[in-house]
Amino acid sequence: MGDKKTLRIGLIGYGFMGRTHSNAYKRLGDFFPDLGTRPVLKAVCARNKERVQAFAEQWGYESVETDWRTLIARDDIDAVDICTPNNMHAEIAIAAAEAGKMVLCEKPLARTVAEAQPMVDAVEKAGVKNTVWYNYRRVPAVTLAKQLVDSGKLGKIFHYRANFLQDWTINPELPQGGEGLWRLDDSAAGSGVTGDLLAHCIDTAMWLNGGIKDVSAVTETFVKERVHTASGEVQKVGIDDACIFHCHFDNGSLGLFESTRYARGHKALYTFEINGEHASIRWDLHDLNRLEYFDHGDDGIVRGWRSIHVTDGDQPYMDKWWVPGLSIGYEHTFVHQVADFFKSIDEGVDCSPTFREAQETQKVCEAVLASAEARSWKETGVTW
Ligand code: SOE
Repeated sequence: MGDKKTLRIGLIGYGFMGRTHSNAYKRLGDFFPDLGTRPVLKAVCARNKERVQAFAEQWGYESVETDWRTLIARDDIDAVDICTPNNMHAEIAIAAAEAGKMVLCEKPLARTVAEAQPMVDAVEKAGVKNTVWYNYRRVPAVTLAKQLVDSGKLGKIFHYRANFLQDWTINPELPQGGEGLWRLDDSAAGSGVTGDLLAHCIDTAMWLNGGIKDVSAVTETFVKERVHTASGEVQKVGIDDACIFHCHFDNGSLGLFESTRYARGHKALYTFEINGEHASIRWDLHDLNRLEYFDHGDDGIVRGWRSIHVTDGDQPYMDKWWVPGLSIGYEHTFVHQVADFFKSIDEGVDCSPTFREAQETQKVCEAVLASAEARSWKETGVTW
């Protein structure tokens, strides 16, 4: 421990994501003891002094700030972790990069492609390490899916299908704006389910199956007006409550994606399935330790879907946790993301997805929204 380098973290924002990231930094040293660098929870920043102080005490941050510019100006901060609503990502990330800090940014990178571009430029110009928290890539079963696809076991891919279903915004009395509910306010979020949920599906999809070439989408806003927390007045809702799109991947396969916050009974049902020439795989966030795998090469009499419990030491990340057969959960995906970030520091390489890679996801999201608006196919411009 003594001769490890340190990375002094400045966290901005203390909501749901502030907690997942803080937990990840705290668990890192215990479960990834071989890393050459360890995190120091130096400061957490949010506008409300009392509440940020309470957060700092609860999670073990050494100090607090109430102005993110002050946090960035501190010379005892090495990396800035952005957990604010989406509309603040760009300004903070650019300022942090210009100050020479590493930047870890919650997803989606920004509200639009145009907003994200100067963020990509800023981190690249400053030469600072950067990453975006698309945590589902780091579910061991999803990483195993990547290994299976890359090994060629599936053969030529024909279909990629993904869903992300929730039901938490059905109540029309729910306001837009404010804590957690900024996701319903397009000026803060940029979009609805497309940027919040489909962005996860798109990131995983392009990581597993390559670039998405073009898209055709339909969106719907079921609740057209909601009280805005800031003004106290009823205002038009600008987000997409639901979005369905289909697409062509560069490898010739077809994609079908659906996301909604109006699927009663579903809280966070993220699923994907890939159908290849020789084999198929499917995964479900509600049973995240399992990867389902069908191999047509199996003997006919036993051929069928197998359910792989991804908890063995030779499966991704699992040698770091308990003993074979024992499950891990949602929070571990963030620990894995931090571990990969710190490993990339040790090795002097990029930590994927970088801002540049996350910008490609942004391009697909934007093409999806533009397609729905225009009721026509759109090229994404992705160069994955
Ligand atoms: C929205 O409810 C949300 O919290 C997203 O913002 C997260 O990115 C997703 O992982 C779970 O759902």
